[in-house]
Parts: sequence; structure tokens; C-alpha cells
Amino acid sequence: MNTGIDAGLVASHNDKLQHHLQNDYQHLGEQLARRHIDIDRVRAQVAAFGVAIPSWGVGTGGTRFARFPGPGEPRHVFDKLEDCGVIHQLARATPTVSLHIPWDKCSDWRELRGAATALGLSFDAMNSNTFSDQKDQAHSYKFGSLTHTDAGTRAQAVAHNLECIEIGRQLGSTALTVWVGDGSNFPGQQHFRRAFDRYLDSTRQIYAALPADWRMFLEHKINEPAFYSTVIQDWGSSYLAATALGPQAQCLVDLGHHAPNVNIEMIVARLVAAGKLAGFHFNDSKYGDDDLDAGSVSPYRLFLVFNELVAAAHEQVPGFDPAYMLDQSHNVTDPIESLMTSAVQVQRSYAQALLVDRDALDAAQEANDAMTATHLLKAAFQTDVTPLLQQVRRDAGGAIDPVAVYRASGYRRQAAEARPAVAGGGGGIV
Ligand code: AFD
Ligand code: MN
Ligand code: MN
Repeated sequence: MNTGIDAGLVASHNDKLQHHLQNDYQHLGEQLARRHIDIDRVRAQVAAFGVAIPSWGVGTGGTRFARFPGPGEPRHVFDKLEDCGVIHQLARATPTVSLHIPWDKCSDWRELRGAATALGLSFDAMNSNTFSDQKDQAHSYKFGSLTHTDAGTRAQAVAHNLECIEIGRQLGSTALTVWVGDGSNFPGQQHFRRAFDRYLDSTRQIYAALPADWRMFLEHKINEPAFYSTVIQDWGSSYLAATALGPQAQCLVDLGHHAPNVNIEMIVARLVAAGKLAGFHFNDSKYGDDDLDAGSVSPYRLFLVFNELVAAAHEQVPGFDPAYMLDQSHNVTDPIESLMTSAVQVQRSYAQALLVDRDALDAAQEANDAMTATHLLKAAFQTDVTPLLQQVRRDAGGAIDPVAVYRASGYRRQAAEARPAVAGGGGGIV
């Protein structure tokens, strides 16, 4: 088993950058102090922040047209964990991994849990897959899964989710994320109300099997693979379902799963207020569910989402405890580089949101002073928190410049030697 990046290499890179970091950090500290912000307090909050890696993200993704795998693609879940270990070793922001079943099936879950522990990793939400057919599956999901018109198909999809819970229990996970591709491609194809009722009936059976300390995350998506309608199309449908199921069911927000131009940060605020925000799948998009790297296109939007989250924590909204995960498809980059960069970007948005002067914002809102209010957000967003993030990584034994160390390590080349190319590999276009 690959043991990650040589610690000596990390240290020698850090040593070269240490002097600059010290100066930059001190300068940022002075700037923040002028704004009555204690940089070390922010540093402690950022250090406690983590975002989960989706196991499928470490393989090259692909589009409906083609997949162009890179060298050293992970062959199975143990390889994926190794890559996640490297991401966490260098960027120190991703202590957990989210598995997708059956893509990540293995013969010994105890061994897998041990491998994760050895890498300093644990398991986040389990993801079920009833959007594609597996070999030897009795019933096809071509026309749906949890909402299929056929009871046998629904029962099979329910059973699969129960299996995911069981695997998750063995791995120490405490959440199940359910996203279904169910929907329709033609007006008239599906009876909307009956399909939703079938969804409730199926998910109730899954909900009933949840351990007491587990949560069920319902993930909505406006379209794709169904292109006319989807059963859990928007946060409203998701909220209705989560409410019908009970307190352990909440709504997961994937940033790419909305109508164009929809105000995602406001959806977040609504779900927070309703006690129904499960958490996030972070990514970015220009046109649809593009699964681009978080913050690569619209970093301000990501910041505005975090602004809502930090406000909720600041105001101590009861039960507020969102789960953070990346959900991206890497087509033209080394997935390890993308995931490190994206995790740091998410961490950056969080750090920036922590800099918002909440009292001043409250006052500006009360006074209907739109210009001051928006300046307060911009002041936080436009603060370059890079030295703070670097310092947090350094404190935790990571790399000041993770991508540079990763490139210098030759990890990908070694992986390519150790892992003969495989076909497929579990990437997804969805
Ligand atoms: C889907 C959803 C969901 C799912 C993933 C599979 O975002 O999270 O697990 O893609 O690749 O679009
Ligand atoms: Mn998702
Ligand atoms: Mn998606």
C-alpha cells in the first residue's frame, strides 16, 4: 500500500515558503485587527472545518460523449482511499470520504475501515445508486427506482438502500444520501402525484431502517437523466418529502442541481430556518449540473452560501449541523489536484464568511442601508485569506502549497506504475 507523500518533501517545501508565510500572516493579522477581528480566532475556526471527498471524484469523470482517463486511475475503493489520503495529507481539509455503493463495494468492510483509519480518514455519508443497472440485477431502473410503477422494482431499490445503511454502519458512517434519477422524458409519461406518493412510500421504508443516530439526506435535482420532469425536482419537493418522513430526514443542496440563476443562498436560508438543511454537495457550474470545481466559476456565490451558514451558526439556530461534501467531475485535470484546490476553495469561502461584521450588517439591514450592507459582504469576500489558509495547513502538518508538493512528489507517476489501466472505473456523468 502506498503510504502517501514523503514527509521530508513536505517539510522542505514548507521551509522554503515559511519566511514569506510569516510576513504575509502577520500583515493579514494587522489588517484584520484594524477591523476588530482576531486572526487566531478565525484560524481556530477554519482549522476545525472539513469537507468530505466523494470517492468517485478521485477517478476521471467524463461526459455523455467520452471519458479520457488519466494515468494511475484508482482501480477500486482501496486505491481511492489512498488518493483521498494524499489529498488530506497535503491540504488538511478533507478528513472524511463519502462512498458510493455499489461502485465502492469490497469483500471486507472491516479491512476498509482499518485502511481509512491508517490514513487518518473516516467515512461520511453513504450514497446509494439506483440510477443505473448493475450486472445480474433482477429489475431494471430504466423507468425509475424508488418511484417505479412496478412494486418489485421499488422493493429492489429499497433493499439496496437498506444494504447501504448496513455497510455504512460497519464503516462508522451516520448518514445516507438518496438521489434518484427517477422522472420522465415526455409530458404525460408520468402521473406526477402518484410518482411522488410512491417515492414517499419507498423512502418511508428506508427511513424506518435508519439507526437512531443516522440522518437521511434527500438530494433533489431539476433534470438529467430525466429531461422533462424529475420526481424530486427542487427544494420544495425535497422539503415536502423530508417533512413527511420525519426529523431524521433533511434536504441536501447540490449547487449544480437548480434552475439557472436560482438564488441558492436563499434556498439555504429557508432550509436552515425550517431545520431541514442536511448539507451540501459543492461544485460549480455555468450551464447546468456541470460538476466543475467548487468556486472555479462563481466564487462569490459560494461565499454567499457560506455567509448564510456562518450567520446561522452565529445566531445559534437550533439543530444547525450541515454536512459538507464535494461532488465534482474532473475531466481535464488530475482529480487529486482538483480536489485539493476545491477543498481549499470551500475552506476559503468559509473563512471569508467568518470575516463579515455581523453586528454592522444587522444594523445596515435594520436601517435599510443597502449600500453599507453590500459593502460589508464585499469587504469580507475581497479579503485575501490565503496566508490564513496556508497557516492552518502548516499547523496541521500539511503543505503550504499542496499542488506544488504533489507535483514534486511524483505520486501520480508511481500510481501509474502500481495501477495498470482499467476500463470504466466508476466515474459518472451525472
Ligand atoms: C448526481 C448527484 C448525486 C450522485 C452523483 C453520482 O449529484 O450526488 O450521487 O451525481 O455521480 O448528479
Ligand atoms: Mn450531488
Ligand atoms: Mn449532480
